[in-house]
Amino acid sequence: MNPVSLAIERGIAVVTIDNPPVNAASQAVRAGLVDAVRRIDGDDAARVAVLICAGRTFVAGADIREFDQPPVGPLLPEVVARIETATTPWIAAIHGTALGGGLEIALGCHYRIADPKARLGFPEVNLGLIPGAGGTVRLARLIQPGDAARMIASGKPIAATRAVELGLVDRLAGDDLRDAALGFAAEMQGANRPSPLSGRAPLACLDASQWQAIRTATEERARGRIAPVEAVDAVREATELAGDAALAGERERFVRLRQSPQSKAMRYVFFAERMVSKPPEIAGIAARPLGHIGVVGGGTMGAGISAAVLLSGRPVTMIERDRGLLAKGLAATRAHLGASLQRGLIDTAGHERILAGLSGSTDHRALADCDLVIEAVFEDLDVKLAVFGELDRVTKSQAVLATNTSYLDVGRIARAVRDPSRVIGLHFFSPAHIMKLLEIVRPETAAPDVLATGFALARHLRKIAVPAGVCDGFIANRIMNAYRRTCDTMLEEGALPRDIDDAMTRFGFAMGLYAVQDLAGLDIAWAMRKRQAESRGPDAPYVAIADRLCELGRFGRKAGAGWYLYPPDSPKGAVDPVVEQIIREESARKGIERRPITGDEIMQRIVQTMQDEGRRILAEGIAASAEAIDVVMVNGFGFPRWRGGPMFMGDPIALC
Ligand code: 3H9
Repeated sequence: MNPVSLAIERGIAVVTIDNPPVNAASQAVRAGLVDAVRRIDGDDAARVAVLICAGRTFVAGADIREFDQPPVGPLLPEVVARIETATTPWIAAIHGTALGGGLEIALGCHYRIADPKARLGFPEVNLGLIPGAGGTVRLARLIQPGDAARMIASGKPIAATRAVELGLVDRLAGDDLRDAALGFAAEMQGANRPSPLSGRAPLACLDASQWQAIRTATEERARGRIAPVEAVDAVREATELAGDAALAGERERFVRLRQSPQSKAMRYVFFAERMVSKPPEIAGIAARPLGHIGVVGGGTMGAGISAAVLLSGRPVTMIERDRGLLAKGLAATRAHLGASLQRGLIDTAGHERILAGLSGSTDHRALADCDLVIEAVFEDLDVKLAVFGELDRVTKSQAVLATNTSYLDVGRIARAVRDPSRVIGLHFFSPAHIMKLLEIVRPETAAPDVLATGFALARHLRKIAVPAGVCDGFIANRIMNAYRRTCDTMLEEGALPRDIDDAMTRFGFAMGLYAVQDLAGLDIAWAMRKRQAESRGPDAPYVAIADRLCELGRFGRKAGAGWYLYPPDSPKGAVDPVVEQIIREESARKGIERRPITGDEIMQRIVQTMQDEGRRILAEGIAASAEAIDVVMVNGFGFPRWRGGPMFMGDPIALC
């Protein structure tokens, strides 16, 4: 079926793209658009054209799947140029998301009208790319070049209202985009089409120092990604060259970046994230209802999970042991929602509606109506078994029961319930209302529709769900523990925490392992190590440095000291000679002669450990694929997306 259709009525040509799911500009769409331009220009009855999309969105970009195949014309730059130079004026009618190549098509059109809820952006940098069909050139001629550079370099879409302020969109539609676009077109009938954007001069331009400031800020934020900096350079060049030369320069950059290892890695992660969230074992299986959700525990995780669920529009009932803890948990949840309001993620009316959905109780019977209850209490098997015994008594028999444990045996917890088939693990990452990753842990007893419900919840929360089997730490924490041991060993051999953290941030992590531990707190892992002490053989290799810090009450940032010191003038942490002394003492106690360890060696050993543990996890069936491991490492632990993940890095074929 041709994804582009044309209907001409009362002087208005309506061009409709219908290419589910996201109207990507695939070869058939491109060919259809070129054909539509030809037919409209050749038809005297058509005096103005409206480009609109069927389904949930305007064109969400070029078809990324085509990037690894030989290009087949017409290419997108040519399509945009054809629209731009058409004799009939074109109006883009935008709803959903106009992204990347989609926004470039809209920039080829002569006017833009948008649904007020639409979002517009250039997410190419998230795929290691810059726009390749004139986006940098035309945007810099329509809005202030500095705004254009920041918008393209950030990769973040903007709201339609902001797009109007910037001059990117001409007007907002009312309730009905199609009607509004046809009304706009009726006004434009007979008007001459404006001159093509690419032929115009750029808007008032920045001086060299202003460009340099944008470039430097972009480089700092990019943490090793090359595309955002290339995007700034491309927009700057677009303002310094005539349109044709600028278009050629942008295309050359785009093609070069498309072949770059960074872009290949980021495209791999893009598809891996979508693939792992749809495991074949739940294909076609309907999820159970997800109306009212219960959360047991109002600590850091419980409050974050409650906020995440509330933000998805579902009511939450929180349970705590006593009134004081409940009040704290509810207050923490409200604080998260307040922050979302402040960041503009919800509006005032939405905030009030969401708050009205939050309730709390110290009596588990308040969960009687819940469709899903998520337990997020203290990480102790006996405590969790007691909670599940209680949930077994008070919840309806079809309710799904989930534990947020990060290490414990979900199968053992499931057996505390008369019907273990309704129990799964939902392992959120902290802060739970922000972090995108959700491990869905499947004990053997879990019913398929219970698993499907976990994945449905992830979709509602807009999280990336990765299925994981039961083992100590599942995928994420098991790999984290393995490389933490490697890092601790390197401390004994001669490295210092700052060496390891610096090597990791230079590699592209947002933070190093020890800075992260200080942020999260060292006490919970210490308690776990103490619990495991008995089962650890006396000869098992063990690094005691972290224990010694905890014995001094150095539990991280919240205690003012951990791996680093946190005086008021050094919120990011200062090196502490006390820690270095403890590390040296531990090396001496084991008779280890300390030696300098380079950043390269540090990263080589960390990545090697991740890969070795990843292979074991795959062999045991804990993860279904190498992609699942990479998605966990990128979204759970800040492994640089542009490197694809440890398993991708270890795959010589993927790297070609
Ligand atoms: C570009 O445009 C370059 C140009 O400047 C120059 C060219 C010369 N292509 O995410 P979802 C699939 S670069 C192909 O789950 P949502 C996706 O794989 C591109 N397929 O839905 C999934 O397939 P499946 C710039 C695509 O509602 C299905 O659609 N644009 C593409 O949560 C549903 O996706 C972007 O980077 C695509 N472009 O989110 C936008 N996009 O069902 C990338 C999606 O088989 N896309 N698919 O797993 C997105 O950000 C989100 O998909 C979107 C919808 C926000 C649109």
